[in-house]
Amino acid sequence: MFRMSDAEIAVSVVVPTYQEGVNLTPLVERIDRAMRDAGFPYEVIVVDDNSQDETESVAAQLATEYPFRLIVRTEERGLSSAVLCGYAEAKHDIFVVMDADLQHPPEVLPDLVRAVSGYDCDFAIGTRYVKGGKIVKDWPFSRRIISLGSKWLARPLTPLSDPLSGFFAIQRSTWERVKAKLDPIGYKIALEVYVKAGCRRSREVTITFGTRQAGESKLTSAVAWHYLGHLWKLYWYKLPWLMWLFGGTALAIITLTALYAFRDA
Ligand SMILES: Nc1nc2c(ncn2[C@@H]2O[C@H](COP(=O)(O)OP(=O)(O)OP(=O)(O)O)[C@@H](O)[C@H]2O)c(=O)[nH]1
Ligand SMILES: [Mg+2]
Repeated sequence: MFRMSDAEIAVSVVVPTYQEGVNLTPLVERIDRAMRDAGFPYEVIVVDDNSQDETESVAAQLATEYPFRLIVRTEERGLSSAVLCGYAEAKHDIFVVMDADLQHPPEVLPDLVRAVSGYDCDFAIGTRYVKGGKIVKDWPFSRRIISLGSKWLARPLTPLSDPLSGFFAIQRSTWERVKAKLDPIGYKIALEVYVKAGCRRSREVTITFGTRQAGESKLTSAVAWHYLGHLWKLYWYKLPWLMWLFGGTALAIITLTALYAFRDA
């Protein structure tokens, strides 16, 4: 079975950011350590939506010390489209996406990369919901419930145990195959790629989902609405028959109820 040898592996790490300047240095230092220990050439591409913080000055410094690039977007916004912009700029053959706030441990990168480096795997994801996976104790209870509920809503689309994780890896060939079909809304770019690329041979790499190190969460109630809209589109994409079945059944129930209610009118 084809598998890249460690010597052939080279990785583009794409990080979408908004107001994460304070996290960039520790993030890049930890990525660099992990990649150098594994012996993988890499680049970090930060795609930032014109943050009004120290992002640009920190990035200028990082670019002198590490294989690091900052792309600043001024015309477009959003996590998922930022990831697609990073993919389009990537030089290497394995693409990893991760958050900037260090909730995704960079030390897991080599495992994620090795997992996706053979023909037996087309999608590798860092997951909190498997044996050994953890979420730090201070993640709010309400967020855990929302995360679990959201995960179950995606169940018919994927068997992944943590499809909403934003820490995942694909090969360039997967992106080339699917890029014309990608049309994500909201945050869940991993789910979009997985479903649209028709990935079947996935691997899950256990992570401890950490605490945001600094800065503020960008999560708002709009993200939840976007997620529901995204699911709606993905259900129509992957399971149109189910949507017709539900729609037809609902229509039949409404029609029968109306006929019954007005039978003597
Ligand atoms: N380019 C870009 N990046 C974004 C945008 N919104 C969020 N991000 C980045 O996407 C990553 C995830 O955002 P977070 O705010 O950490 O969301 P989260 O991890 O789901 O929520 P928390 O658990 O509260 O941290 C971070 O690196 C953010 O800076 C955006 O509109 N544009
Ligand atoms: Mg976060």
